[in-house]
Amino acid sequence: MTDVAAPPTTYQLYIAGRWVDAVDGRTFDSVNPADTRDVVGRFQAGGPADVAMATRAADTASAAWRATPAPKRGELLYRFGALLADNKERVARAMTREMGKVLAEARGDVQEGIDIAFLMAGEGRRMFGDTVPSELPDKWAMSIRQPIGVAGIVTPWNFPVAIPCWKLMPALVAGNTVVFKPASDAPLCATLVVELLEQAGFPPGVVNLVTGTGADVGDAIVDSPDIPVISFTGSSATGKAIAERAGRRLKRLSLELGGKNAVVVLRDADLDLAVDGILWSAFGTTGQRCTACSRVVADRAIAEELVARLETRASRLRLGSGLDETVEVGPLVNAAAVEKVERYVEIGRGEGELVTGGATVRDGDLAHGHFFAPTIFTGVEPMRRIAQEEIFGPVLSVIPVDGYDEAISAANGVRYGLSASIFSRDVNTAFRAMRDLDAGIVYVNAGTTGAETHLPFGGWKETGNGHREAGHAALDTFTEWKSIYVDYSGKLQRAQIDNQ
Ligand code: UN1
Repeated sequence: MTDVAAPPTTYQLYIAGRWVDAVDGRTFDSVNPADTRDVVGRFQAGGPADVAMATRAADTASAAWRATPAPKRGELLYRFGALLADNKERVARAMTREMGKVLAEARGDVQEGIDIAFLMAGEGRRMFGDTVPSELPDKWAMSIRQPIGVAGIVTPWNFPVAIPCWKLMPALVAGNTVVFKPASDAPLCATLVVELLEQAGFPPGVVNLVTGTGADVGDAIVDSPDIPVISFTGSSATGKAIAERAGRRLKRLSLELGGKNAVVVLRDADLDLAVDGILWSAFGTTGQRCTACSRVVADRAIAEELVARLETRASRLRLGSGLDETVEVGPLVNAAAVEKVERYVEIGRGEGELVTGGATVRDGDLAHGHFFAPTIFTGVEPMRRIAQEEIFGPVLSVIPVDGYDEAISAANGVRYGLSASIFSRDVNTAFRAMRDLDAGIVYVNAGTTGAETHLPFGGWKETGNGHREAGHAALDTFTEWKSIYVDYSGKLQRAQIDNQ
């Protein structure tokens, strides 16, 4: 165990290329959710004055950064990606200690950051616009992307390296400067990312880090007249509040919010494969992914057998500190998360049959952590609260249905639409489901998690507001389009009139 008596390291804000304390000198601690006696670090509780300084720094750096050729900006992203790769193990271990996900998944999280850094570095030499024929002779028509200005980046704790990188990399390669506010449950991961950005050689003011609460730092970013674009990942409630405030200023806003992702298992499915996919996507990251599977929509013909197999496997999953490589399920992130899961399990007891789990785990070494047993309810009707509301924990509802049509309508019958999956051996059924599932990401014969960085990531309905992260779609959030016409005919040519 870590020496509990040692004072925690104090970390600072990063503004205009300097590490500084928050103006009013307040701090907060980040603690290990697997053992809350272990303080991971002490961080600055920033506020509006710090955001104002960071915004000024970003604004000042903007002119030179947008004038830097995009391939040169891309080279810095490459350098950052390489540094992150060199530091993968160190950053992954810090992540597990800070927010609890097991080490293998923490390494995957860092890898996702490396992947998007390299992908977006390449955008420095692409960043395609269109060059198209004009309807008039001797006239040139094309479109280019240009940076928007200062981007406000507000990120969650559950992918504390990957998600910041999903936002930072496209923002930066496109020529924006950044004010970055990470979640208060994962400020160390954010600090490590920013340290590596500094080492990579991003000029002072291009990236600024302000830690602190949503009320103190997040709101100041959202309300700042000098931050015209915001990218946020988090809860739907916070996303809606941000949308209202940002809407008043007509800001560009990309939201990636909740999910209630379903795995559909039809009667012709490979059940062993389905069980593997469901367990991984329901209980991996302790269910704390936007993409986590929280509903299994199972054909009644195989539902009982499926639930029996899930129960056997789920009840054997090994809980503990993610730093122990034999552990399969880490803790929930904090006490509030445990309370929320407990509340939903209580609701679930009146809505379905508890198959396994359903309680916190405090045995032995786990006594000081936020552990909750992988939990399965079955016999849940599709409109019940545990089948409708995002729990963000290791709680799975099995919803029995009769046949394909009922399965699709249950899968689609929620207000979210991030990811969805179907297990079937019939290629025709699989193609129908690819068409019929209302979700931004669809998997066939795999669980609901595991999106790769070179395809668009995001959801339909209340999962977002129509924007996408990752893939080249990510550039849409952080660029303005400019359409350019060059008339080299030497005379007045009127579009829509002179060519009729
Ligand atoms: C998230 O939970 O917000 O597809 C991101 C996945 C990961 C990203 C999840 N690549 O599960």
